[in-house]
Amino acid sequence: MGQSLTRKLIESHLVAGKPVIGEEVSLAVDQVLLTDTNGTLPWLQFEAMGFTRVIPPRVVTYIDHNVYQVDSRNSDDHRYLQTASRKYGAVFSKPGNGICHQVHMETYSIPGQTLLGTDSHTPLCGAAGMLAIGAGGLDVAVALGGGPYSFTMPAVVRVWLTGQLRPWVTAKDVILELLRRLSVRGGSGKIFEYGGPGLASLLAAQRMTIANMGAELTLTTSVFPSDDVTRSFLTRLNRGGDWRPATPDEDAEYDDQIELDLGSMGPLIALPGSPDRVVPIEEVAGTPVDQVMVGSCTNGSWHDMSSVTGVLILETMAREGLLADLLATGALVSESTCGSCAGIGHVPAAGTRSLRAFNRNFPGRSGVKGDEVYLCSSLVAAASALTGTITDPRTLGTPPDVQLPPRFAASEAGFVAPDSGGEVLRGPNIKPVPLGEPVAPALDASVLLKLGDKVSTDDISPAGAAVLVFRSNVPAIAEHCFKYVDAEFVARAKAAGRGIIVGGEIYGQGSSREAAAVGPMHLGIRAVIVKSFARIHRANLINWGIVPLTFDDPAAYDTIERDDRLHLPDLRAALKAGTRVTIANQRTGATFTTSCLLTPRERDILLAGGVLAYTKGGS
Ligand code: MIC
Ligand code: SF4
Repeated sequence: MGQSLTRKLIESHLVAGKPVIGEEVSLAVDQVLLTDTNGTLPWLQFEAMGFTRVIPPRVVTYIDHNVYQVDSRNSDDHRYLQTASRKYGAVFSKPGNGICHQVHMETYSIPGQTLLGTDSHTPLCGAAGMLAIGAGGLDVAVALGGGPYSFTMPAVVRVWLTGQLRPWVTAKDVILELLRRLSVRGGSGKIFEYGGPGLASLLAAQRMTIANMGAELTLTTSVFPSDDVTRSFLTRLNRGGDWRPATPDEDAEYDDQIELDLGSMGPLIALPGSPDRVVPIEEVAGTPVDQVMVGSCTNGSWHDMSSVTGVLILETMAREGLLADLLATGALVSESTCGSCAGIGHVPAAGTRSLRAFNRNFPGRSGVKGDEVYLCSSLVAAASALTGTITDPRTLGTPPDVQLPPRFAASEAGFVAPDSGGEVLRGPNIKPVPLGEPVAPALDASVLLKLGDKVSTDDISPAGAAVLVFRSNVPAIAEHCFKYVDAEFVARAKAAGRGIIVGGEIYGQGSSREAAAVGPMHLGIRAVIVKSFARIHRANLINWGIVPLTFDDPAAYDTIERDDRLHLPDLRAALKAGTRVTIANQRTGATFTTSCLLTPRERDILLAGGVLAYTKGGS
């Protein structure tokens, strides 16, 4: 039986486990990327675990999300990240050098290798035939020290592309179409591997958009083969020597298949609130918008920017110098960072609509409660910027002809190479990492929050400049937990001392931020009971000693109210034995059961109170 590319990547890196759906596999990690927001904790954890040198051959720390230095706190974090990277063997990418995913793809991607990143959009490098996975900080800290990355073997789904994109239709529309069909839950427990005759027409930049935003489908990752398109991409960057083929066998078998005719699609747009509220552009054309933004790790490529410039200044496209042209249209060009995508800067005015060629529009993420953020392609964004209303770009006539330059300028000026010297500088914003508590024999606690479906990590621990500045200060960031969802939650949790959260489907979707686990842990949350979890968040809960339980019968969810007192008499013993966890609701007198399916590795970590407590010898 022939193998998929995904299976080849997994088997060639397998350290432990069997690649059978649902079983745990542990893979060797070739490359690691860390960011400024999610990188301080893993480096602190790496130190706390006693490591002194990174083991994976390529480790890069990027300062890309949180670069505003309005006071010294971000600068403190950056200085710590720079000095720790230098000392322990990681490359450091300076603020302004670009967003981690794109810079990593351009500079370090190597087909056939594995990449683990602290950011949920790490799968972007799957566009170059890598197995690139986003993970929580503790999993990344373990990988920095040479440990494998363990996860549950997903189903491998082939996405079979036929046809070619029509004028004005883009790779963003491909991933929006998949979100429209499958919803933000549709990729849970799956890897999408792209193939088919339509593939050859997709440039590397377009594959990057699709692989990147697969995160919004909750996929474990997305994989594209490494082919002539990949070779031409690397060659333009003077990295032709790093190219190697990575393809599935001709008779490869897959667990499932999805078909997509690229030629049948039109421009799409996601309505405010969730990336899967996707409709054809015609349905909302004419809606006034107050802000239009292009960029981010999803649509920040040269190809995107060139298309945008082409739309804004069709008649002067002949001129050289895209940036000058863009500025001449009145566009505001920000520094190349995540910025507004994570609510840092360019926050829309209250009650206004923002149209963004980005990837996430969870409520409040733009930095203001009640925001209305639409997601679309760069072309739809540019067309709408010309009119002030959502505009179907097909009404503009002939699309710009985007020609890639034969060579992209490559510079190493934005990177600092590691050496083994120097002092690690810890400014006052760097606080010690907390330790989780071992799971108690029994838990008796109140439901401090009852939430619905699709709770994102932006709901649990919001983005935005005011909050992100505390990513290396757990007590401070915990104060912001659920602040847009229930402003009283923190006070209630503090008063209760111990608590439980109840939620619906796909709890914890979105970012890989550990803050969404360690913040609630700090506030006394000891268990989360939901209908289903998003992969990275569930791992983060286990890594911090919070018990992730799922309802055996989802109907039990309806019987619970906020402030109900729940009693879990045999919690620890049930987790240890791998049996169901019975819960009694004091208010109703009813009992219901929940499950916590753990691998032996996860069970040991959870019972000890998380990875740090486990490595320090807890039980
Ligand atoms: C995001 O897009 O939500 C972020 C901000 O990049 C996060 C990382 C973080 O929360 O620091 C992610 O995607 O993991
Ligand atoms: Fe940065 Fe936005 Fe990409 Fe997250 S989704 S890495 S915040 S650009």
